[in-house]
Amino acid sequence: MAHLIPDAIHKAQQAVMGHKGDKITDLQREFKDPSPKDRLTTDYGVKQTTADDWLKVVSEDRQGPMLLEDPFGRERIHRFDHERIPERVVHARGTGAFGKFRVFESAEDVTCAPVLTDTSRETPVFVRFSTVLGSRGSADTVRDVRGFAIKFYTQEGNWDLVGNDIPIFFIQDAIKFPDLIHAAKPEPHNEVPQAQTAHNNHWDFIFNHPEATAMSMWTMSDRAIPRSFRMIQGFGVNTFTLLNARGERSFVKFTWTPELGVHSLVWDEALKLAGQDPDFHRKDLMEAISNGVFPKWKFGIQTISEADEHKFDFDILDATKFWPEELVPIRYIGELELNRNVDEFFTQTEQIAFCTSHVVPGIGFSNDPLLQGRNFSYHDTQLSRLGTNWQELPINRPVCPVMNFNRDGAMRHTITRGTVNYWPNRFEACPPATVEEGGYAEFAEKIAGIKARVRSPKFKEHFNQAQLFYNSMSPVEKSHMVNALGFELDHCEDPVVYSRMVQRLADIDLGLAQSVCAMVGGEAPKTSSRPNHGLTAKGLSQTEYPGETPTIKSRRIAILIADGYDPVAFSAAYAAISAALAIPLVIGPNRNKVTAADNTTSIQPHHHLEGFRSTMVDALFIPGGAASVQTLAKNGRAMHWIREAFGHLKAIGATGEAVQLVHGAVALPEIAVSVDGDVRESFGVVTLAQVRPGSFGEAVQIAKGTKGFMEEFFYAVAQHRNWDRELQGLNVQV
Ligand code: HDE
Repeated sequence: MAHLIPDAIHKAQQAVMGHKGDKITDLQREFKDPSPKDRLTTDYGVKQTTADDWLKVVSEDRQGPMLLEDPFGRERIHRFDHERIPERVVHARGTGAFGKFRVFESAEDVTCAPVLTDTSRETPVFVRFSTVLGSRGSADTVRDVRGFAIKFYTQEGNWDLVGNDIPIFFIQDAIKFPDLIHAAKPEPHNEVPQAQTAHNNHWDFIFNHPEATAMSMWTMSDRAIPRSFRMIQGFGVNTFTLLNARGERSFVKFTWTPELGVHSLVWDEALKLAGQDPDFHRKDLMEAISNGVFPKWKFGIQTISEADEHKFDFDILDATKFWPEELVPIRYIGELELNRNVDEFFTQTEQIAFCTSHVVPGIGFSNDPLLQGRNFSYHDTQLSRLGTNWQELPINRPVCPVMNFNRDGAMRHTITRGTVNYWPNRFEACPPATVEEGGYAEFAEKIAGIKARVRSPKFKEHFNQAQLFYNSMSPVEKSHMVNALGFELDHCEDPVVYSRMVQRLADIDLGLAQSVCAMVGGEAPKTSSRPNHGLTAKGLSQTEYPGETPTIKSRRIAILIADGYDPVAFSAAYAAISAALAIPLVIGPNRNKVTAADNTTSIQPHHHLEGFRSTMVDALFIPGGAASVQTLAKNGRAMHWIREAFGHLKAIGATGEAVQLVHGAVALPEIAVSVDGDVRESFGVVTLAQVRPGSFGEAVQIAKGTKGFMEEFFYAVAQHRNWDRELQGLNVQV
């Protein structure tokens, strides 16, 4: 399961995890920890003498019929038969964790919500990450949008910010949502394909909805195949409002930016992982939290005053548009940290239920037509998923008092005493609050208009931001988009679908359309109906989010060894990787002990070459040792590990005899490989032919150009991937 950072560090980190927010204390009321002292009982509390045999009629030599009268047997089967609840209609596949949120700068100029103004306050949160299209059992690494939903358990009530890792959406009006999801989910006649948009119906829908063009650019970018939930941005997407103590309202968009940077898998890796480790992202999050390497995000707001609402050439209430940072800068005011794994998946991650309509005083809605539809949909869906009293479930209930005259319904838990259940009542029990007491006050918005099924004129432009996004990508990112579109449209067998989409791409960029057309067929567009405006914007390319400081924290580094490995290089690397809070994973030909060249040291590998794959790690280190290297050289899977890691642009480190092994396996210029005691780095491959005392380095500081081998190697790992390898076309041996 989770790979833990070795002992001492791990224990120290466990101490940090002792932190308990109010919500955890609240949940502990419900915790049960089965122990040897407990005895097995029925749900109605009677102790059972066996859990293995149904009550039967038996005679000395014969097995007789089972008796339906057995309440114990019936209870087990009844409970089992009803274990499943309906999965979420979208975002069914997800994983969650607890954490805390704090603002380091008060936003009191724009809001009176204490969760955004009180810098001394720590608000407990639960975050659920998800994919959108796949069912509960689908794979984590599919190409899809990622959900990033946060429940803030504030002192003023729950605030649910239900966002995605992409700042815009496919459609403008909520009424289109069922069509969008029907078209993107598996097709109705055969329920194929699972968890992907590579099929006729999805692209047919996209073509028929020019408003979906911009979002499709994002989903065809690397953003849709993240390396980790810990390395995605989060966006509230919809336009909300903030209300300050003076009664002034502003429009707001919410953003999360990860401390570790925004990073993706490469497509070939994502495809393979879907089969090799379908729970890759789920395990990655749990592993980091168990190791005490808590994921963190900066929280930012973009605000527009009411007076400026109409100063933009797009409508700020249109969810298919983001607000470019050049026009509306992001103000980072807070930090989110996830620091506790769930205790039980079903009762917490599965039963958590979000509602965009749940906001606290100081935060409100706008007339964004997508948001207003969402405000209806989420409560409605929780009713069918969890039932009327879903807000009483431990994970959903607020940490502040709840008192009202909503009563009864299936599975009601709260027992409210007293003789009245209405307001006003003769005892004046439970009156509404005043605003001064913290009551929620709606902004007194002036509304005038006619009733009509229309969208405002500014909602009609759909291509400017699609171009802006494409233009802002780096050359590598652009080529990934071409390949992604090439893959998706290749899975559309209907020529109407792929040829129309290729024509649509010409509305974004003629070169893009022609490159995709060269892959998928159809008539190559010769002209563009709308020339590319050539503009770019800040904050769209992932390369702009490398992470706050170079770090290898929580990165998995495989160490490939066989009998006869160099114990000095091995131990030094293992210790340095652990000290940097990364995870060393020893991979051997099998899981039996591997003995070092000195014949005295040995180690049991964590995994073997066939059980684990290079796709599951971030980087590779291979120590020397003649016998070890010879064994690896003869092992086809070991060679595949090296070539695949190289093809997936991962950092590779090699010392001693392993330098030639790596050099033989991958295409590197001759000159770039170490042949002496000097460290060489070439396209993210770091080599040291002769290990001498001191040449290994301490790896305390992760920076380029330092002398030690580990420093250089760690810097290469911290870069996430070596894009130059791809630009030079060296990465073909996948
Ligand atoms: Fe959702 N969405 N959505 N959505 N959504 C749901 O609620 C819906 C939209 C998002 O981890 C459902 O509890 C409508 C945008 C996330 O539990 C449902 C519309 C964004 C999650 C629903 C949208 C999202 C959901 C299904 C268009 C990004 C998972 C289960 C008007 C800001 C939450 C559930 C979790 C879940 C409806 C559009 C994000 C059916 C009608 C835009 C992260 O209520």
